Amino acid sequence: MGYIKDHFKEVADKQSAAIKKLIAEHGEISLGQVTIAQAYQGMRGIPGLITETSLLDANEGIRFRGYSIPELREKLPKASDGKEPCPEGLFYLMLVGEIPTDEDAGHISAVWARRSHVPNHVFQVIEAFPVSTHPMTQFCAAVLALQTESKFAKAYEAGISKKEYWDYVYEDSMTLIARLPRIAAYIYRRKYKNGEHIQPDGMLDWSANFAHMLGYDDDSFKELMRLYLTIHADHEGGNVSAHATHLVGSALSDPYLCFTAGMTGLAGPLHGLANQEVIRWIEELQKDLGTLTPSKEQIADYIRKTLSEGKVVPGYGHAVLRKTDPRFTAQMEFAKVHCADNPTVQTVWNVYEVAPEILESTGKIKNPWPNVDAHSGALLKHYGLVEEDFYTVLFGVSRALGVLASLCWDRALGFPIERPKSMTTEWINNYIAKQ
Ligand code: FAM
Repeated sequence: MGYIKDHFKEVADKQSAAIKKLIAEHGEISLGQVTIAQAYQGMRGIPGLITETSLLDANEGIRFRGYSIPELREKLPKASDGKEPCPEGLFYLMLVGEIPTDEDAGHISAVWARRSHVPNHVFQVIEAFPVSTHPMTQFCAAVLALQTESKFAKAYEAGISKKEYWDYVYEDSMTLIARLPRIAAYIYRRKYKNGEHIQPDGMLDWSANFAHMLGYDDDSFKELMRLYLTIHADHEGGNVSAHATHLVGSALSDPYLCFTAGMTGLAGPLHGLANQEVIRWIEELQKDLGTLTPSKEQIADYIRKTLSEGKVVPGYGHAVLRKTDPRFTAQMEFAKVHCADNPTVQTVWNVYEVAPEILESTGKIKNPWPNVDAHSGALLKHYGLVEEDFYTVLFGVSRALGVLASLCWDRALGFPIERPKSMTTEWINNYIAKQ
């Protein structure tokens, strides 16, 4: 493990010193005003968090340590048999801030493979749920059960210096990430494949081994997993799963507790559950119209019907983005190479052609363009992973990379407990009266 951890510490110490100086010299500079509307409306646009791993531009989309998704697809290390980036490399990039060598990414892959053994009681916790339980509920409970393994919690109880927090958080984060694919695959095989589990293959990279344990050994599915687990990893710090992980971490809860909080947030339909909702909406559309490839006119009518029923068109809109999500585009490019003839994929593309104009014409939807969830389900269905209830778990396995790399930074930078000020409406009214 040694050299990557040491390198992280070196980079973090430098950054920590730079931040101390920055606060001392420029700490009084205002980042902007907070309006009453923002306080009531989800704190949208309030700059109030520091997240080093990625930054979201409303028009360009996400950049991880300055690199866009097309750049990552080109520059990150690939598996020996693949063309897509390996998430191991992205984790290194988010953690250390530099594009890794093949050796660095391989090292992370080897550490995760070595630490992937899941203790038996975690499987017992999963088995205690009725099989019908939503996979995200089983996933959250399993992560929580894994908390018995937390080195941070044990060290804190024994009494450690603040300066050592990052070390244990780093160790816990690496172990947790290592174990997630096995847990997720176990839930999948239990729920949908009669509990016929597949043992890990330690020779494969993190994504390929996950694909293998899920039961999909097709090479291009492994490529899809590498891409999928890379592009879902991080979306700066204010989204529900990242913010929840960071917030809970600020109380010095260990990485298992923090990540569980992030995942219960990801399980909401306006966040990670949207990928499940999108494919259901598309399949209902296909069923209602009696064809897998409805015409653009038929799709347009169906979108208007969804809106008139007071429902959202899932996969469209975003709290920050104002253009097509580059994560959608990356999946579209993958589909063009691997499954352009798939009728559901074609329907996703036809929805993309007609939905933005209709959503825009409502005059209230701020972003009429597709987000990451608009495409992923059609790709997974193409490869036979048809159980859409499971899709958010895949998102969660990927999201661990970003939120846990960020948690390592939170502790390495010594961030304090988070405690923004709240107000009552009475307080707001009094404040207005005094203006
Ligand atoms: N379909 C219908 N109405 C929509 C809409 C959509 N796709 N997106 C936004 N609106 C509505 C929204 O409900 C709100 O209506 P009311 O004023 O009647 O409450 C209005 O347009 C203004 O909303 P906004 O400011 O444009 O969006 P928000 O920042 O409040 O919300 C989303 C952002 C993502 C929650 C919202 O666009 C949405 O519900 N989209 C569909 C669900 C989805 O795809 N979520 C996934 C987001 C994703 F990237 C992720 O987290 N994985």
